[in-house]
Amino acid sequence: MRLLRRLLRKDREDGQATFEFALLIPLFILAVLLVVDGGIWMYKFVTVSNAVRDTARYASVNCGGNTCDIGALETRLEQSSSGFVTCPPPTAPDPPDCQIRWIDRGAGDSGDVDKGDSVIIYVNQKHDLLFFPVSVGVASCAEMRLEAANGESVGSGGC
Ligand SMILES: [Ca+2]
Repeated sequence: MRLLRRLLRKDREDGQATFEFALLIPLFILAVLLVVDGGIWMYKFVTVSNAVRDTARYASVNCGGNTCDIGALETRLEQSSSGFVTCPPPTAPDPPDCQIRWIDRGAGDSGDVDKGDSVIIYVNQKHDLLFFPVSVGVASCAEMRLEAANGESVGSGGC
């Protein structure tokens, strides 16, 4: 009799553990999916930010003599972002995924893209999460001054 009572109590404790496990496992799975989705979003954000800075730096060093066109910079941005950024926009009414433009900061020059002007690289994209029906933004912007006119050295040495 005593043995039967002990066995019944053990069954009840096992049932309680199973119930608690069944209660917690969805929360655990949800937390894991959130971490995976957040990691993918973070990877994309860091990659796009680095691509934006890389393209702005490239333009800063190489485009001071009005030698670059926007299309070449867009191609560089797409390639250095591992395909996360697409330029030009796929559909006209949507805001463009990326914008590359010059700001003429020269006083008295002819408005050309030259030394002292700025290049602005701006990317704003939506990222659809894998496991949740939500889109989050991936935005990055970089502005750099054009360092040198065409053929002018921007310095040597360094790293
Ligand atoms: Ca200028």
